[in-house]
Amino acid sequence: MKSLFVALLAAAGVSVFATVDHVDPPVTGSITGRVSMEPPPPPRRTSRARSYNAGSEVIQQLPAVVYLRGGIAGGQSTSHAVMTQRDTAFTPGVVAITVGGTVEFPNDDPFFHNVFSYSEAKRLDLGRYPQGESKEEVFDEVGIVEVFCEVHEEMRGAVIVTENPYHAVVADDGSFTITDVPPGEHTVVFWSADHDPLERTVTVTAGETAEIEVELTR
Ligand SMILES: [Cu+2]
Repeated sequence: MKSLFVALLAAAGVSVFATVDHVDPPVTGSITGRVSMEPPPPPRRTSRARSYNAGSEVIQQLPAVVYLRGGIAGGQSTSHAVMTQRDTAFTPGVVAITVGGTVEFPNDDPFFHNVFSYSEAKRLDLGRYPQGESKEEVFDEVGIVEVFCEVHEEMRGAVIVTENPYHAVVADDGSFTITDVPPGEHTVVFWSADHDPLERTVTVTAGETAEIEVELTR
């Protein structure tokens, strides 16, 4: 009788050796929230149109970035990112990588750009190169590296070089989420090109989502 029962279970696709689902308890948590800016950034430039008198252009607007301070074990490093020069803008305007990572800077425009930075964490001058070509840089110091174009003064971008993999670029609606964060007390840094940076302490609990709302001002 017992063997018949097992046979029926097997026929029904039920494993008789794992009838109780075993789920590991979560070992990480999340940080989510919303970032508002005062003054709010002007609407992002989306047009392909580009006038050749750079002086009349509005400087490229950049999204805010959220990242955790300090060395934190675990997580998946962001060792590579791409920031394209397209329609006379850095696309995306902000990338975040883990220290030691590389960023590629392809030129997609049918004219020359010259990417440079005087930032403390990285000085670079990629020189001029045509459409279809790319250059790559290693970022081996933690910090905010603002990049510009020597040809087009309205172009602006930022490479956020962090000590750990826990970072997020804030979406257009102000929301952000950082997942798989180890439990514990963390310092959350909010950065925006045109606002004062802000720090908040948050306690992350395994299996739970910590929420933070901030307003960046200047
Ligand atoms: Cu340019």
